[in-house]
Amino acid sequence: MTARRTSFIAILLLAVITPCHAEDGYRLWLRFDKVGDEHIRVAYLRQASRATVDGDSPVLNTVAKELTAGLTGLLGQPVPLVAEAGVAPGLIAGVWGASALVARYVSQADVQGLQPEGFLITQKEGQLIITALDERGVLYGAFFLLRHMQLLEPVEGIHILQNPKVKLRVLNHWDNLDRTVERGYAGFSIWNWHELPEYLDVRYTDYARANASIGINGAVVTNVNANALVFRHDYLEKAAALAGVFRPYGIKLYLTARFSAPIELGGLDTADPLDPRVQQWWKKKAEEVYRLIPDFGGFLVKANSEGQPGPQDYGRSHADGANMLADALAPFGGIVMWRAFIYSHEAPGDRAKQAYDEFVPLDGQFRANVLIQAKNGPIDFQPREPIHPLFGAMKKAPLMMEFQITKEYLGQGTHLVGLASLYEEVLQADTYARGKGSIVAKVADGTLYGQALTGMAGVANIGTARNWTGNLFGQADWYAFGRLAWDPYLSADIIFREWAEMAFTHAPAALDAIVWMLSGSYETCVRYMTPLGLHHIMAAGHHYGPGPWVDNMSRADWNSTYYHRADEQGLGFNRSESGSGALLQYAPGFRQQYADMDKCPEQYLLWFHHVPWNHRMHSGRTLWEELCWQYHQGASEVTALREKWRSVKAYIDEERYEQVNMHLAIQEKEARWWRDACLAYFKEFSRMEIPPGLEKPKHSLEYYESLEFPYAPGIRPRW
Ligand code: GCW
Repeated sequence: MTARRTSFIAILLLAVITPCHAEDGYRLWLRFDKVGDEHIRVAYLRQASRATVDGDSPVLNTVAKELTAGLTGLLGQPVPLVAEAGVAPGLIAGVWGASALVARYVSQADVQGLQPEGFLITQKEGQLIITALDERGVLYGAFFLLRHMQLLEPVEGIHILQNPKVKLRVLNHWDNLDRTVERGYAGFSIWNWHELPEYLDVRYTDYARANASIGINGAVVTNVNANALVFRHDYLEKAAALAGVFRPYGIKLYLTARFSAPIELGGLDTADPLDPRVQQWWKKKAEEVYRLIPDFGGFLVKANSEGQPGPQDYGRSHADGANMLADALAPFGGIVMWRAFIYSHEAPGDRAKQAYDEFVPLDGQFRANVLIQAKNGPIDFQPREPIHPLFGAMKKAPLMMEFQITKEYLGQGTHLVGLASLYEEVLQADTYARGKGSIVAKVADGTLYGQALTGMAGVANIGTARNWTGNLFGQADWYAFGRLAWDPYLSADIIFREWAEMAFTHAPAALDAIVWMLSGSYETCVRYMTPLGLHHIMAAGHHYGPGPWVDNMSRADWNSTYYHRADEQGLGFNRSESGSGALLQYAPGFRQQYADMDKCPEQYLLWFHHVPWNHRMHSGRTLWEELCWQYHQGASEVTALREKWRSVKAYIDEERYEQVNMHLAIQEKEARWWRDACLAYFKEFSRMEIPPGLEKPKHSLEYYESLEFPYAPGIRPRW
């Protein structure tokens, strides 16, 4: 063992042994406290009281560091890193094919099913082996084993082989260079560009390890509403410093490319993708980037959307734009993630249709290193949307899922909403593109059309908040995104349980209560915000709180009234054949289920239909009564959430208990606000009373309309 490594371990042990102060959430799901069950701890000790990591590289050194620290914590005694392996039972980690030590125990046949970044954990001749075809795989195997032990699973006889089902598992940070975060509710950006490249905040490392622990292998560190400045040489040096911190954790750095950068930075008079000078500028820029960051991932681009520049400014297509950037990156192995979140600046038809209309005709024209990144639904990260019609419709270009982890439209920083349920609902939804069973997860993992390049992106929810996510339960969403990007077929409940157990407690009663809270909370939020398929009725601009009355925005499709279409007859947006026809963009098997107002699943009823107020719902209630019932039910479920949390008080440290408790109080108040404001507003159209037995809105509609929150967080600092 090198002297450096020995002193490193000594420091590490000190850190572990030093009593830690009260929990504040900083440690996320990586707490590694001593296993309380003595029986299990002793079983782990037998197998993992010493570890050998065969090989010396930045990633393998991370493996050594994480394994020894994690095991030392879990086993409650120092777990040394030893050079000599095989003499006693221990843990051995190394790359298959590069490690002679691993080859002593693991044969070619054992690693048969492994793919890049996958891992094998197995027990051979008394040794516990973690191996993989590459270093990242070993890293993921190490974190898997640590999770396995955090969940108190047996290691005796362990044999687990896993491969990631999606290749690019990427966080998208909507972080600006001035450290504000668009739609961020957890403080400011953790990237301190001003002090980079010299000052490397310890958070950068902790961020990277948290990501690596759940299999995330990429980070786009800048906002899609992009700033060309990031391509200035000094900023690239800053980015390179971040990439240097990420690298030992197997994470690639990506940047957002502002399409007009050749004008703003390069002094050209055009950014036309077919202009050779523009192409040359990007080629040179790519060379410069790769000189500084040899493993740079590539670009994420928002073009011709919400005022961002793009190829259409020059009469060129999205394919022209994406391909030009793809050509600049291709020699270095870089990729382009080109966003499909676009809608026309001219007076629009149904905004829900525009991405499909724009991109489907371009399918087949994109370079092999381009992915199209589409949000889960056709509008914009609403509490509930049907799946985006592009899923299953793009047959050639790989379609990359974009989920929002930050909760722009789901209660922002204050509401507890377990997003794994939303992600699961989307990934399990059937596109019917190739008949029944063509679920979105198969688009995500490329199996629907046999695409090799696959990806999943999540808009990050973290910031400088001490507990990373502001709302402590937001950690569960970050965790869920990583787990589902690794395996889009995982169930939400399994993810909730894993997280709750690692973040809080093994006590079954408390665990059940926390999982119960998480798994019901998504439906609860939909009920008190946008039940029955309502959408985009949040206040304008910051999107904080209800605003169904918003009708004065500069664009029709920024107004709530555009989406809910309430009138004296009824409520909802007719997107069926007799309306905007958006439903026709889906495959026939999908379409059929939603076409008929009487048969349409009610969670999407008002998304696809304009429904009369006295329409009879499945419950037997009229639409109006059902709407009132849903809003009331949602609000009362938040009260139940609060009560449930009180029931776990004895199991949770005081600081985190109180954090959650205070946020739940806000959520309860806000759920009632949503209920009352929306019902006070829609009542004006239904002209019906709140049904007997349900509370009437506390204030007048004018009161709700008059509320203003000029400093609500997360708003765009500038356009
Ligand atoms: O609708 C929106 C958000 C914007 C965001 C945009 C997008 C980054 O309100 O803040 O901009 O989606 O996804 O590009």
